Amino acid sequence: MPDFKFPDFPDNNKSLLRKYLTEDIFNQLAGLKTSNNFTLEKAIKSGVENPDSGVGIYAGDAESYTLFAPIFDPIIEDYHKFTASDSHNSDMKPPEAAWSNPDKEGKYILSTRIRVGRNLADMPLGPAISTAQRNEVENRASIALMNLPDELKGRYYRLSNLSDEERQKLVEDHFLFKSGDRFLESAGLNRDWPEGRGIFHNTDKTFLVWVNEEDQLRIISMQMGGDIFEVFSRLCKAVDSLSKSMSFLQSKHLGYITSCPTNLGTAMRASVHIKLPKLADRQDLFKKITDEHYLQIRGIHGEHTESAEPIFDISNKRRLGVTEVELIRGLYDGILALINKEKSF
Ligand code: ADP
Ligand code: DAR
Repeated sequence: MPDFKFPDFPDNNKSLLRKYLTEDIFNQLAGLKTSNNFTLEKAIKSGVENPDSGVGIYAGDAESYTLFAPIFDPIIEDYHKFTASDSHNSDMKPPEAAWSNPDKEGKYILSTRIRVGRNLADMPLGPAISTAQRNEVENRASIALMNLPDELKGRYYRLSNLSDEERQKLVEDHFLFKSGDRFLESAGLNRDWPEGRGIFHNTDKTFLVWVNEEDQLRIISMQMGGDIFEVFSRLCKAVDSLSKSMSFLQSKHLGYITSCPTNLGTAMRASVHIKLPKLADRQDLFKKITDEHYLQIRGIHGEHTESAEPIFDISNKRRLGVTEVELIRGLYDGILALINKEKSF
């Protein structure tokens, strides 16, 4: 094994890993490994190999966040504005009074999607999991997904049983994860691909679960239009149901624990695909509103994509230190502000 040396980060590496990994911290952590044999070298491999990483580090297990705290804590604090002594609260009980649709006329929002990441309490995270453990996760998930309330009932499809055409169609229709993500590849999250991976969906494809992609479960509620409240309510029902047969990895400090530190806490990303042709030409105003409401702009084909037309994926940027209900409320308010600005031109 070649010696593991302090990375020689190129100038174009702007990751939080590069910002906070000092030689002292490196020397303090380089020889350590967790009970799952996860090392600092494995944790930072993605950020070293992909200089365009925004963060650049992944955890292999819950233990990684304490054993390698000298590098994880400053990154978590910078990204989430959340200190090592803060604690996280979860709230997935939709308020009684339904919020109205921010786009009642249906002129702007094409679709709404809300997902949470979950990992099993008695398993390592994806970067450190063994082949047998990952297959056990798939087995437990496929059994749990057979016992859902009527609206959520559906079928699990192993990725290895899907033809390339079926898989590509699901990806193009925004239902399935892409394969071959280079950040995940470097982090060890694509090992044994496609073994142990798959997708569950109900008949209407309004409820889906990804198994063993970046997290062990990505629980997804989605539908056409802008009824954010209905999408959130369905997600809460699904998570509640799955929580009855699966125990998820979480802590008082970090909330739901995920392989990427950006997803800690709620592990929730709530997004709308929204047409904003006028704001597309006023990036200053567009960014001012998204910044004010802690919103992130992505392309409509997912992370690391750009939109070819003025349709954007707008979602909550925060994950940790705020509850799920607060994030949904924040998305609703931010989307309303964007629509009102779009109308004002
Ligand atoms: P994630 O949200 O799971 O972190 P991505 O941003 O890569 O990951 O999105 C995953 C998939 O979900 C992509 O195919 C993307 O097009 C789709 N998607 C995200 N938000 C929406 C939405 N509001 N409506 C329809 N599809 C969406
Ligand atoms: N490539 C990682 C991803 C950061 C957030 N996105 C996730 N977790 N899918 C980076 O450091 O940019």
